[in-house]
Amino acid sequence: MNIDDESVTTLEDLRGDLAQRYKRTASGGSSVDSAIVDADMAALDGDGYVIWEDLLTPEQCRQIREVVRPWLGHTGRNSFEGRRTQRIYSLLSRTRACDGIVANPRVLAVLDRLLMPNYLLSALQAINIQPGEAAQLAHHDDGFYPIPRPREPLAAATIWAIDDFTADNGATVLYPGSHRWGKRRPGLDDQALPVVMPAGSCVFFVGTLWHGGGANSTDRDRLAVTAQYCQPWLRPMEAFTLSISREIARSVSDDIRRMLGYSIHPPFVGAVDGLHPLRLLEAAQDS
Ligand SMILES: O=C(O)CCC(=O)C(=O)O
Repeated sequence: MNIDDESVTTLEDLRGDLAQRYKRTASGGSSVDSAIVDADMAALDGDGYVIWEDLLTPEQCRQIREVVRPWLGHTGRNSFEGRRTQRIYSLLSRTRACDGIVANPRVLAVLDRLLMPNYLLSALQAINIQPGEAAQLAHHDDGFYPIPRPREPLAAATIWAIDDFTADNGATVLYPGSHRWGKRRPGLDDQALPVVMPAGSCVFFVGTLWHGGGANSTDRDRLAVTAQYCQPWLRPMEAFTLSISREIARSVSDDIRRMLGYSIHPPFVGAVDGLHPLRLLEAAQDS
């Protein structure tokens, strides 16, 4: 630890970056103009969500569709996963095609302000809503952490349109402003807003915002990729340090490696045998 014993009187004194060999790396979000991030944060504060268009090119959407298609097999095991919805979990262990989504600078810039340093990737899934799917149960993504509302978000989500999102093909339905609600759930009088956006767009929302997948009454699939993030002191939904091989962990960007769990929430959370987890990726270690 890079601190002398006399100056430690509370755990708060151990809050900084104490690692000696593995200093915290800069976030890719720092490349985004702070005025742009200010505007995104104002939208998130007011409405709980923000929509960005044209973050992926048509070619990138085509590639993701192509990579994902062969894995689209069984549909969901319950109505929450969706009986007519196909999900592919742990995308990071299968392909590099979504790395640009996970560590998109616009997303990271907002996360850098919303969450604590060394926030984690909590999930990365492809979600393909098929024709005939019913609307998903409304929920908020940090609802499985048993901490009562109202409160600050513990997590945040992105949903990337790989196909166009329309009002009737299963576009995510949001309840604007619901991130501020206390205990109540959405009711019939609340505005339910389908996120209509062209392929290549992304909707970012805070973990306290009520939402759900929409009903698909068309004859075409709706493919999306969702990347979700959480505070560095929470357990992520997907255990990436177990599902991602060390070989892959070595090959991804610093941002992704940090978000997979090769990082510390000071002073100790995430340590391996009392040391920084990045030591596991040193060449001499087993894979
Ligand atoms: O697919 C969507 O549009 C939303 C899915 C969702 O919110 C979820 O499965 O948690």
